[in-house]
Amino acid sequence: MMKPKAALLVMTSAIVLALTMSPAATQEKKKPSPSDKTESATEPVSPGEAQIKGAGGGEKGPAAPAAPSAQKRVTWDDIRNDQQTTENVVHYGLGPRGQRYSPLDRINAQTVKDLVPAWSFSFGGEKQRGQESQPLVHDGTIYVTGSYSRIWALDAHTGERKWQYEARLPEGIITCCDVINRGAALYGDKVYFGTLDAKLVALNKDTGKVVWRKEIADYQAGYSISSAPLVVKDMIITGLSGGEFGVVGRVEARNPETGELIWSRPTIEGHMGTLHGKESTMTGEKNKTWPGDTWEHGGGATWNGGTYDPETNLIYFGIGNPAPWSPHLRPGDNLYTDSVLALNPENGEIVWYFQYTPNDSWDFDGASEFVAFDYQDGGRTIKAGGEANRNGFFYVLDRTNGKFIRAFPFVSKILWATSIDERGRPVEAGTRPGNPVEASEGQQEFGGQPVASHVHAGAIFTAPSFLGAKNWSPMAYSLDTGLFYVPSNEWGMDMWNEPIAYKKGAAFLGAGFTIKPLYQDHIGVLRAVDPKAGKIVWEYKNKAPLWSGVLATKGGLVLAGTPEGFLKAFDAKTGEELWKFQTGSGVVGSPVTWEMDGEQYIAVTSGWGGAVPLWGGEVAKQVKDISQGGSLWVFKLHRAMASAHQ
Ligand SMILES: [Ca+2]
Ligand SMILES: [Ca+2]
Repeated sequence: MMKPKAALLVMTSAIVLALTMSPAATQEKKKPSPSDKTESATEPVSPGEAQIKGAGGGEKGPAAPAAPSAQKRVTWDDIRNDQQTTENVVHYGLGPRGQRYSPLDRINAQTVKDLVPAWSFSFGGEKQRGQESQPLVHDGTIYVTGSYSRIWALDAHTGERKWQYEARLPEGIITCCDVINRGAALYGDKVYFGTLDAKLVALNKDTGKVVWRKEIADYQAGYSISSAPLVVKDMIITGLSGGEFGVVGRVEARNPETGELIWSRPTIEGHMGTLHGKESTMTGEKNKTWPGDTWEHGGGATWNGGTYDPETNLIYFGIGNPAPWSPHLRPGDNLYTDSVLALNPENGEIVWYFQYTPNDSWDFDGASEFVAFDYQDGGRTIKAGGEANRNGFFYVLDRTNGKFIRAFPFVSKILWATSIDERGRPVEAGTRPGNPVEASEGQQEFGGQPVASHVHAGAIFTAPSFLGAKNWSPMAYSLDTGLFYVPSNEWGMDMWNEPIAYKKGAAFLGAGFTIKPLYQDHIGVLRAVDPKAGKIVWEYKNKAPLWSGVLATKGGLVLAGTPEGFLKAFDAKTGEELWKFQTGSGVVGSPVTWEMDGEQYIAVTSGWGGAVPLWGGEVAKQVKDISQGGSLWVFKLHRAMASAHQ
């Protein structure tokens, strides 16, 4: 009897993956423990079963504003104007454009030395792991998501819990990069977030009760949701994670009241979109850039969410890597992987696209946020968008039509390409891993080597590593300095290809790898990037990889977290470190700021985890002793100091 070759090949791949990851990482890839309370095979029977009321029981805290505002709705105007309205943070990115800039300046280069904690809230439980969330603040309440698909509503004045909701996750959820969640969305009287079993949940924002809950995709195929939903007009827009498992990415728009699907746009050529329950148009042209049936499991996950620019009325979604990682199994450009798609919010049609890394060989997802910004050039206003790509180049595009303007390196070593040409395509430097030749069934040696080692044939060393010059961590753009503040990392990798076949719910890579640091003293570098001059203005080096989001303020500050546990404030013009605070665990969340009762506040989550400990190879070993945690920290100026500064 012949053993199916596919199974053997998948097994080989899994072994290579396990051997390449740290022992801790191997352990983390196991199914969640059955002793974990929230891992229930069944869904809650009644909505709201998993909702836990806090001591406040959903009542307003004593310090809440006098107005009867518990039912205050979040409108599209609130979201569109989020950047200007400093009393709240109602959207991921501090507004749908995702600039992460606040016009608040009470906390500034002079006063930041007096920044002290106001309160801290522990996420509690046995579940800790990566806390990559960005809090939202509305009407005296903070909404913050945590690991394992949890969300809390907290009194913004006191940190007291108003309500808590934990999704009942099934056993066997499949995630590539930790059990993280990056944030929620507020709209109307609801708060929305995606779960690790690929559901979208709508809760009443004042009570935490479930209003609706929709299965977006099949978690057993490797789908999950980790990004914050995007609100555009009267729609909730979501993406999906799972590119390492051969899923096909989609961007979807839903009715906020019912969860009903309005439109769906698959990201891989050959797949059909939908509009109001009917087929709309095919994405691209079947088999144009994907031969044979390779498009069926082509990846292109939309795992990092999207941005929206009210000026162009376009949704911008970064698209993840092609699947499998081995490019020898999918010749062609593989549209629209590693691209940015500009979508029409009315029907989900692709208005334009730009591909960063055609026929990707290195897992260079194009999923980083595409951030709208304007600059002056010869008396003309250029409506641009900036993207700090995983492949090491910073791209500036015309955001109205996708036209390439410029690209330049934002890390010190890029080994896979020498430059980006005038059309925006990379000039490759010859660091593609070679094409492995399959050994046949029962073969003991291949090319004079034992079969177990033949998978390393054609191994290369290149940089950046597949975790990227920049990964998910969102950058900030300052309207004052005109600079982007990019959380970047300097690392390379050994990489080789190997045979692989698709199997539902299994890693679909066809590659082995080991990440290595490029420098002894640092991996992380926070960089101020001038998108017009194509230059680095300043840089701050950090020993561990940077994995937090960044915030820029009119106070001339840039805030970012470090895995070593600090939230740090830097001078936006010079990069000088002005302030730091030790939060007790690694900071991999995205800081926000707002104003309340005449005082400026800053909040950030703390809790080490994410992709680095799981996939970081030699770098994972360096950061293995960082303490886990799970908390929200809120800061303000010391009161005596605050009044002295007025
Ligand atoms: Ca606001
Ligand atoms: Ca990827």
